[in-house]
Amino acid sequence: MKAIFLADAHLLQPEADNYRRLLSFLKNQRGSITHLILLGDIFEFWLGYRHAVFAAYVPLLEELRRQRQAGTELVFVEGNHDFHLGPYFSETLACRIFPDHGTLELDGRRIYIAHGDLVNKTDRGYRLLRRVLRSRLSRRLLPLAPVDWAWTVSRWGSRQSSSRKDESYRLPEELLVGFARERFAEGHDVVVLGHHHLPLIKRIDDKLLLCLGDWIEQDSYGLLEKGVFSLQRA
Ligand SMILES: [Mn+2]
Repeated sequence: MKAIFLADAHLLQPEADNYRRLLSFLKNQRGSITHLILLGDIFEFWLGYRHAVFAAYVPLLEELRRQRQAGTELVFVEGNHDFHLGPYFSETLACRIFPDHGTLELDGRRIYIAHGDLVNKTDRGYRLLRRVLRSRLSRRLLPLAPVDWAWTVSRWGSRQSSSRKDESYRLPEELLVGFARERFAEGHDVVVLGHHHLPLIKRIDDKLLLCLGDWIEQDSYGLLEKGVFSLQRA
């Protein structure tokens, strides 16, 4: 059993350095991992159409298909940049999708997985926006947008938010630890989160909190191998 957890690659163009690094990393791992667990914001923007995918993501989707063919189980927890994953993931890639969070049982451990955008409970505006965008109505309506139009609008939206230098996703460690303690109280042994772009591995009593960092500057990922969790850099 060898599971890899990764998040926050924010992939955009196949020519970009981090896109290439992620592809070659996955290629090197192909065939040797039992589980590839993606914790959201792998894509800078995704919307799940039935018969179309964004051209920029074909190289990654093809790699995921090969991983699947090699016998790797694919799991995806949706992020704040990539939700409504849709039929390409659920059917073509036979990927297990968790829209909000999930619990995995691996190596006798109960592992809580989430993107991490709901850790900060005081962020009411974001929570409301999230609820609207992820509603059943939005899931029906958003994929009616023409593919090129959706891509262009998303690029414009990204530029707006990056020009605000929004780092509100970086949370103090106490908040992450508090969130993890709540999940431990529910019976989980391990909590794995992305979103904060902050690599962190922290033992709390006999439990474990793992924050994955990102695949933009840090190329960090979580590894569960032979029953041991670790944080690695590619
Ligand atoms: Mn995020």
